[in-house]
Amino acid sequence: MITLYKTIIMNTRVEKALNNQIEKEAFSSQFYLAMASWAENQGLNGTSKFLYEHSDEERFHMLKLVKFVNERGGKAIIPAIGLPQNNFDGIADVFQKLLDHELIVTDSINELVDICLQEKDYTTHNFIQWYVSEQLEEEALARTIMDKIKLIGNDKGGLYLFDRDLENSSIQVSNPNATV
Ligand code: OFO
Repeated sequence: MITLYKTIIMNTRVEKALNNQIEKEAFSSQFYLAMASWAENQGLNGTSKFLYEHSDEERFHMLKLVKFVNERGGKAIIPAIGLPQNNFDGIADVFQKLLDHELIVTDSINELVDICLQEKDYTTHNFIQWYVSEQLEEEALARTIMDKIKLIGNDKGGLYLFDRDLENSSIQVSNPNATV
């Protein structure tokens, strides 16, 4: 008798790269949580609200990968996460570090795209396009915020308005439940 179904087995190189990305997204969530907590302690309520939401979004990115790996016949590894930086020199330091971190994540996503193409894993390649667009948005958002912070300089009134803007969500992280 001929078996008409084929068991999906994930390419091991792609699986390893996806697990590496799971770790990066988990760390992003933890890092932004540390930033949120720092901002809350500084009385920057809008900034902390924004960062708590950003942390949640990164956790969603991690979960989306975990489910994809398991559904495609791989094994998602839930990583230990290193201690993130918990103290910052000010709001400019926070958002510069956030932007720098996003650039590292973008490099990692691009590498993942490369591996998918090398291994001819077009399903994962398609799946990962959602992350490619997400990184574009997140980098643009972090740059916009940094531009605003540079304009504010040492102006305390400007900082107050900036924080209030974030609290009223005039600047938002993207909807984590959106599909590709
Ligand atoms: Fe997961 O998007 Fe930022 O890091």
